[in-house]
Amino acid sequence: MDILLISANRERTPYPVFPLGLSYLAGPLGEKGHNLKVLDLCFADDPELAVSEAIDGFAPGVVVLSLRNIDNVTFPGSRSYLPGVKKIVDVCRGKAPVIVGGSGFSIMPVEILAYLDADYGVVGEGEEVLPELVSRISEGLSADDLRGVLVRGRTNFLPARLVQAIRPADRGLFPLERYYREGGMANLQTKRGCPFSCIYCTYPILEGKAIRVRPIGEIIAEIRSLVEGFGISYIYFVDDIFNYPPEFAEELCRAMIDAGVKVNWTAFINPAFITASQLKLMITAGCDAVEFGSESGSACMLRNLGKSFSVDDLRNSSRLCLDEGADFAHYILFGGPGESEATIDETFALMDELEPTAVIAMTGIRIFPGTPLYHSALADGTITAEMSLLDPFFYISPPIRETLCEMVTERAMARKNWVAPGLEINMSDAMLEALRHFPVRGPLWKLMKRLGRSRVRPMAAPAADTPR
Ligand code: B12
Ligand code: SF4
Repeated sequence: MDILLISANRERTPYPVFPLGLSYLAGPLGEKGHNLKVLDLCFADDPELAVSEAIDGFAPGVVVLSLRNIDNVTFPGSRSYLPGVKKIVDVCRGKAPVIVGGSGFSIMPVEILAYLDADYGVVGEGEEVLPELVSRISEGLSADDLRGVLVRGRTNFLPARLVQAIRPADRGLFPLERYYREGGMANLQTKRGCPFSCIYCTYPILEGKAIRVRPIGEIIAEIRSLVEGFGISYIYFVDDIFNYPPEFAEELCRAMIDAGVKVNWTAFINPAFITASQLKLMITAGCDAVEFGSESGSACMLRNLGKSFSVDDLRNSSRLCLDEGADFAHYILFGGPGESEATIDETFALMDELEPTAVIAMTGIRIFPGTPLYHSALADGTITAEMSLLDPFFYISPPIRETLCEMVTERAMARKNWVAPGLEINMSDAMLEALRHFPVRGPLWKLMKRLGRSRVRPMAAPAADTPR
């Protein structure tokens, strides 16, 4: 069958991100003998026209639509991508059945399928179930009994099954060079799953709580193909936590060193598991920057957010980065349950002490169904079961709901290394667009070292798709 694979993601902030999820589906579909064409809408001037032309020219039997993000999870300045995606589904309607999937879709599948009015939705990983669904469609058979598959008009589906063997991505049909040129990084996944339970986080829901690692040999071969086949010199490992389990991360680093692949890379790491020897190994294997999902510098808030590490872990891991000369960034999430001016001050004080290259702060926590935060917000009346969370709703601790942004702005503006995307402090769409003209490799926050005073600009109108 002729299959059109559409990547719907048009977000270019903080940089255009290669559609890794969709590239994982190309291999299994190709192996079944399907004829594939990719339409990546990230760089399309007129996405609806591009879809319409592709449908008319290629006449696919099925459209596979990947929905990575549904909104930018940023407060203030929240913007939803769903109206833009709906227009794309509308263009396809009546011409080919549309199957929607992806991490954004899987967070609220029933609501999104109904909103988009698409034919099928697939919850979770697509490698195994998608080829089966396509074959059912081509034979005119029912798909009701396929796990993770949601059929238009229905609100129930069998729970998705996790893929057992994660195979390499197939990037051949995708515009990797453009992403690399404009985003400065390629991406790669070494495992799936997260066993931790941070109260706001969807990752364990999306990838499962059990960790499934890939064979090291296949990862090395994939890195080699990126470096030697596509000329990539910088990789972002998209794993939820790169350095957990520590033994696997260390074995992978040793294998990268032994293979002699010349590539730099960055990843999210958990401060509780980093040791001096692990960081040295990572650096020898090419790592030049690490990101910590710290979320707070207050012991009380780390507990409230369900984090698996302590303030001392943040101190020790930051010290190791400074000692080893690795750039590092702490991501902060202000406004969780129990946040107050005192805990905000604790976080600023700790960040001052740790001297990270950059601190990236978000204000307000997007509530996603199925998370512990969702259940507690329901219980305390912050949200109701009837509310549609397709309209982004951000939890902000009630006593500081009105003052959070002001408090964070004032403090972040007084510091050179703070970035607050929602408050447009040291980051705006215009600034990122300008930076993209420089051949930056690796995360943009590494440039903080070269920036002068903190800057803020007046709130701009939403730049990507219009908000709902
Ligand atoms: C790594 C990551 C990042 C990195 C990306 C770095 C890079 N160079 O790749 C960074 C930090 C830059 C980032 C940024 C953002 N991210 Co992010 N990110 C992730 C993360 C952890 C992994 C994504 C990934 O690559 N997974 C690996 C691939 C293989 O999996 P996948 O895409 O899910 O695809 C599989 C399935 O979904 C499915 N599938 C995919 N498409 C389709 C289609 C069909 C038809 C089918 C059947 C199946 C299917 O099959 C695939 C293979 O199994 C996810 C959370 C998570 N654990 O999933 C969030 C996540 C995708 N990000 C999210 C968001 C919101 C963002 C930002 C908008 C945040 C912001 N304001 O900056 C930006 C957007 C950037 C952009 N330009 O698009 C959200 C999206 C959901 C939502 N609320 O909209 C997620 C889910 C996290 C969350 N909050 O829940 N992100
Ligand atoms: S924030 Fe990180 S450690 Fe916590 S549940 Fe999510 S992925 Fe796991």
